[in-house]
Amino acid sequence: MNPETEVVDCDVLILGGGMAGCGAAYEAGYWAKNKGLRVVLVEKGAIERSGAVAMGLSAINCYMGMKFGENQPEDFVRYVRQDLMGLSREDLVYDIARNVDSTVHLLEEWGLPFFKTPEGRYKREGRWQIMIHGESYKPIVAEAAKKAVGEDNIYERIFVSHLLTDAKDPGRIAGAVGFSVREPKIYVFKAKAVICAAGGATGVFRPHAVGEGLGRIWYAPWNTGSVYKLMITAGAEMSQFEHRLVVARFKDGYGPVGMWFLLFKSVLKNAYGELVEQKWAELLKDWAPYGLGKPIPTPLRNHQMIQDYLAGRGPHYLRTDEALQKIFAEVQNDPKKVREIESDAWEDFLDMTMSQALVWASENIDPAKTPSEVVLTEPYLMGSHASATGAWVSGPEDVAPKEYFWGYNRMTTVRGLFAAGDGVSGSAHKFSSGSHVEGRLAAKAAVAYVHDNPDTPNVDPDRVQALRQELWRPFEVLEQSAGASTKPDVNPNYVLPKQALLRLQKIMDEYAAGQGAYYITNEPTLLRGLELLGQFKIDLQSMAARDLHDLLRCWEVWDRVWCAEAHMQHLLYRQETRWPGYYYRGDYPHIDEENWKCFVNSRYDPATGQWTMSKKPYIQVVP
Ligand code: SFD
Ligand code: AMP
Repeated sequence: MNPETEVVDCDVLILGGGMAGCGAAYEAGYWAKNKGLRVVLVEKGAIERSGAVAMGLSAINCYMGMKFGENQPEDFVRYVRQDLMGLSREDLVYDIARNVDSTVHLLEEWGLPFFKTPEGRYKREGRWQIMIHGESYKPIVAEAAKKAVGEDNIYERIFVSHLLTDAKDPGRIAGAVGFSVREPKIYVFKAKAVICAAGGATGVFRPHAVGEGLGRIWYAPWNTGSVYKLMITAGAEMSQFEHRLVVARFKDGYGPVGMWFLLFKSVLKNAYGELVEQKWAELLKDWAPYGLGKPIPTPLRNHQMIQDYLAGRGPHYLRTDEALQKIFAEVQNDPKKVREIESDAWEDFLDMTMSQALVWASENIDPAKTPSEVVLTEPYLMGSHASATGAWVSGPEDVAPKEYFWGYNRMTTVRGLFAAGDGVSGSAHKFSSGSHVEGRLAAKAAVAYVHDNPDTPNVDPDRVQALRQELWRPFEVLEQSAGASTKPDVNPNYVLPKQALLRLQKIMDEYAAGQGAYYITNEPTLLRGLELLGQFKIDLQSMAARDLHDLLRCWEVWDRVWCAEAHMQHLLYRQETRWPGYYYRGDYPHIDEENWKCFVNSRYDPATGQWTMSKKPYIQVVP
């Protein structure tokens, strides 16, 4: 296949049409219209059903409710600080909090159905979470994005693989390169500003479900860490890349637990009927001051569960049966009300994680009568849930301390390159609504940047030609090696992308504190893991593709490999265990406020291939 090339010129380029990307399109469309600028969005799938919200969601987990006097942005910053064991970019978190309600109100205006109280307020699941009938959440968000920039400016089914920096100034962005997943075609996008919003990273670690269940994980399997790989390889500084997410989920279906804990007040018990939180309460003192605060941080809840498991008290069960029976009793077992409660319980999954409803149905589980097993997931790298992996970005000018501000909100350390959603570090708990609003904030700043820097960047044609060859290399490898074996999936001269993926997941599980290693690692283990990863990268030069689908998978493997390397470099650098339950450094098993209450940043230098690690100060913004 000899690919044709299409060149697309624009002013603002948005990579990824998920929550942050659609938010960016909505906002950029508005500001760009007056200035006569062209905004283009590129997406690997179809934005109507792409990204983490493709299947829908049953809650919006970030809403202040300021107009009802429910919460103030400062309250949210304190909550995030506590859950993240002290380390957050409070300027970024505050910025999300003060703006997020406006996005939620827009969602309602666009037609998203919300659960309401008899007084007409959004029904709360928890202090920050509100309930939605969210099966069609993504089509609603996508429609607004399309209207804002025009359908002709949405390029779908194109996998963006590399960023382009200015030929004369590598510290400045110039565009991106990608390929169609439907036809042999390479795209070169030239832009003055780029917003990177291509989602978090799944599949870096070996999941619980392997073999026939491979791909059944909690976070979106099609989010392969592009957002990080694109920015890392362009030389942008990354932060908190050691801070992965591990969450409790219903076993095998990966159904989220938030609604069950917060709304239905279910509790987690071990197989012997002991309350895990109560039994291991003493452990929290070792993680003061955060262990003594409320709510118990997510990693510490995990830590209690891991200790109970290691004490041989599993399996663990969420007592959905006890919780629902109690609620039924409160409504005097009124059949109509019982039916409504049951229907909310099932809708929680039917809107968001159908597989969980299927597991219940196939295992004869009626949550009102039978408790359900809960386990901790494999680690994910993402910046929007109870985790903060991503790029180191400038904060908003009115709030950010000078150490966190370099001109444009959400701009990375590469000029003209902005990030949003899972791509931004240090501002956890933004979830779907916060990611959308962060896309909007980044877009407004990107338009301002283009206004201030109107000259067109230089794209190096030699670099584009080299990328063309690199992108298509897996086809060449296949062609050169065909005939060396009788079965195409076993060949001494190449590795297929699925085989490569499994090998990566094995390395990460065993050496980088995966679930199979009970989330434990140490310096010698990480050094060995990096050595194996180095050898693996050499073998990856022989990755082969049989068709365009394989080609996509090959480049997704590269995304994950870059994430894996950055993650291990960060795990190695931070000599402490700050987030037990996410991971443990066996050689530094304690929290160390004196030396490590700081951010860990990294920069990969594309010119030399070297990583540089550094500490960045934590600055408290909200008292
Ligand atoms: O409870 C390329 N999330 C929840 N958020 C909530 O507000 N409420 C919930 O109930 C949530 N739950 C939940 C959630 C996610 C999932 C999967 C489940 C349950 C089962 C989290 C949010 O969804 C999440 O925070 C945001 O979506 C993050 O936004 P963003 O924009 O950073 O990521 P995205 O929406 O996945 O979009 C990324 C887009 O990029 C595309 N893409 N395009 C081109 N080239 C490439 N190389 C690309 N790589 C990726 C993707 O296709 C996608 O469109 S609960 O469990 O937490
Ligand atoms: P989840 O369904 O686990 O993704 O969680 C949805 C929301 O509920 C997130 O804001 C979580 O931080 C929060 N959450 C989940 N479980 C608990 C818990 N046991 N205590 C406090 N907050 C929780």
